[in-house]
Amino acid sequence: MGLQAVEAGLLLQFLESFSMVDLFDTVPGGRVDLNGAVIWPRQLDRDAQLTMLEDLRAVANAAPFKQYKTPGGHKMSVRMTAAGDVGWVTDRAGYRYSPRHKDGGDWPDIPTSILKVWRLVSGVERDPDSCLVNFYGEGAKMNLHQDKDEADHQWPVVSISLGDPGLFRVGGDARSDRTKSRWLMSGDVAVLAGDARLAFHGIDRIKFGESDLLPNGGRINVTLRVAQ
Ligand code: MD3
Ligand code: FE
Repeated sequence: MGLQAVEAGLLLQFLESFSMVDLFDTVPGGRVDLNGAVIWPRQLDRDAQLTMLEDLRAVANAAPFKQYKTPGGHKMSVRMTAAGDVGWVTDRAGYRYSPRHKDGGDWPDIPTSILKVWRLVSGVERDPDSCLVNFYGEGAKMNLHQDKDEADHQWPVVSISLGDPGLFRVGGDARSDRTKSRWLMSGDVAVLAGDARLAFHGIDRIKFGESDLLPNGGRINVTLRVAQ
């Protein structure tokens, strides 16, 4: 798995500490800063992405993707499953982390291929206890929201994108704060920590069918968290 840009990024952080390169969001081969959300473009090569996809198929076989209804009764366009000690579910009672999926079983373990990414980029010693998996089919999107269901917001969130590009939008900790957007591409890794951890964010749309990673198109986003 290629994570060479992490090293390039460390050099970049060093240069930034002398304010030499803070004029641009993007530096070739380096990280992108989007309102504090740190994106590492194309961190996973094709093989690493395919391995992860195989591992995610096993997760989805054990705990099938579900299209949840919000407490307000709206069906979400994104389909979701999870791995780890707890996964995210919704029902009439609301949103919550649950130790069991909707078919009653424990969630499968977080695949090693995915844990590896957390260990390389999260900057923390503790492993995540939750791995949420979102599938975006044609027309799916995720409205601007904050991730606040975790017990301690000091822990980072690490996100991995696979398949079709998704237009990511991130603002500040107030819904009305100015937002920045960027296409998240297959193999991109994002780290949400510090001030960005409680930033409003969402996916406006995807470019369905642009990537050939998923045989039938679509986008998968994996987020790793310390939820409890
Ligand atoms: C910024 N997922 O699962 S990933 C989510 O692509 C979620 O499926 C989106 O928002 C997706 O909650 C966006 C990037 C991301 C993930 C978590 C964040 C950005 C974040 C948490 C705080 C701030
Ligand atoms: Fe989120």
